[in-house]
Amino acid sequence: MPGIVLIGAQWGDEGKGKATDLIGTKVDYVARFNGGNNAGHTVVVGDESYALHLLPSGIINANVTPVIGNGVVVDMEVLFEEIDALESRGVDCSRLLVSEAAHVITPYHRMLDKVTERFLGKRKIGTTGRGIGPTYADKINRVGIRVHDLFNAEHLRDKVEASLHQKNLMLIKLYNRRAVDVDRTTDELLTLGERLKPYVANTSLVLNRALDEGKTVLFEGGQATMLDVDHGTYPFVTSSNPTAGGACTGTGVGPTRIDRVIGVSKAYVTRVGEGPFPTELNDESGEWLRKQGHEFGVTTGRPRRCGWADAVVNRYAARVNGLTDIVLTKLDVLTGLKEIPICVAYDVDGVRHDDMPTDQVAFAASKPIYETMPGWTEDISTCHSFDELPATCQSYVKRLEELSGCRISAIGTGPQRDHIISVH
Ligand code: 2SA
Ligand code: GDP
Ligand code: MG
Repeated sequence: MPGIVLIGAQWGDEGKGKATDLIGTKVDYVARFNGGNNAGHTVVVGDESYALHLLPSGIINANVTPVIGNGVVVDMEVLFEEIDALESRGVDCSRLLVSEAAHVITPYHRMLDKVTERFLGKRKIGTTGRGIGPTYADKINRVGIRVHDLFNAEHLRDKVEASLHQKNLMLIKLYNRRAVDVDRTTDELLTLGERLKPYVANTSLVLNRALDEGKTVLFEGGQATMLDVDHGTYPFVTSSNPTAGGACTGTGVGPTRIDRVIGVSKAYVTRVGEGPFPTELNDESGEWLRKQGHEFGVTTGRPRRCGWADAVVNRYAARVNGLTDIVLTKLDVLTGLKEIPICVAYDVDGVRHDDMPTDQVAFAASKPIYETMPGWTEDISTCHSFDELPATCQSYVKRLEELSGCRISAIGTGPQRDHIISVH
């Protein structure tokens, strides 16, 4: 045992950092498989809070080997800043392994991300501006720079030149900007590559051997199901596969080695960036959830859009990820509400949809059909078992579980590491 995949079941920020760290005490490796420093995971240990972007959450645990898989896009400057910040707080990062096949985010990818958003105008995606989309676009266009390219100056220059050829023409002719200098970019990447070298490994080999030896590997997803480039609310998505399948392609581990797929789902829903969101609350209830739940982006500080729980999203996440368990987080945030609505289906132009529409015009037109559950007023952060939760709180969880079609195996009752209840 085993390979465990842990992913976001909604639009992100479900509390994956906390869930990962919780399981992290029992695992040997934590591998990130998608995204880059667009992710923002908060891990709270005692009085210390760590905001991680690129590093796997397992970095905080000295017994875990953290791995950045081939499916991740790596901004080396950000990685080193994050390592330096953690090491200055006494967290040893020397165990980190970075895939030699991971793609590298360069300054021109960051610049293109921002320029593209500006040109999209009202059609913008609301990206984090970290260069994620342009780096994955280069990967798919076969003009990306991979980590192993950083260790051969001549080869790297050739790669940078190939990558910049079309972009420079576009920058000059279309965007009225200066061309990016090939030599300077190559030199910068070579310097950063020197520092990266000690961490670089054939991580597919490492992870497969670890599984052969009976070690436990946790595959940690960045972003979430509804932001998946294939299964999310396209085009308002990120450019990678945060769904469970991404764990295999993003690390070089086969699907037969995965034993459990855990989806993290908030007791309500949030989203940052643009795009449709059926249960969004543009009123004082939404404002209340944002305040109670401290819903602001870890990476950009953006206020998150808030809405009621959406069982259609949960059912969809259970299906496309093959979830074995749901970890339900932030249940404590709902304390104090008289009644709590749960979206059970969508109404699209008068037709009921129990399943997620693929057509995004239909999804954008989806109106939530709500069922209302009674709320509770008791502080639940002191509860240590499911039975200790107020009866109405138990009913809310049970109903959400029933509607989601997947077992809820743990419940977050507060931001601290021990604010979690296992459900047997
Ligand atoms: P990008 O930058 O190309 O990946 O943006 C594309 C869309 O993906 C969304 N996205 C996110 N949504 C929620 N949380 C994310 N990470 C940070 C956090 C967000 C922050 O954990 O708090 O700090 O703002 C994340 N990363 C990407 C993004 O909003 C776009 O909708
Ligand atoms: P991630 O991107 O999924 O890792 O989530 P983020 O770290 O971006 O956002 C989740 C936030 O919720 C963090 O500030 C966590 O400390 C906090 N959090 C996680 N679980 C709980 C919980 O059960 N209750 C409360 N109140 N906060 C939680
Ligand atoms: Mg986050």
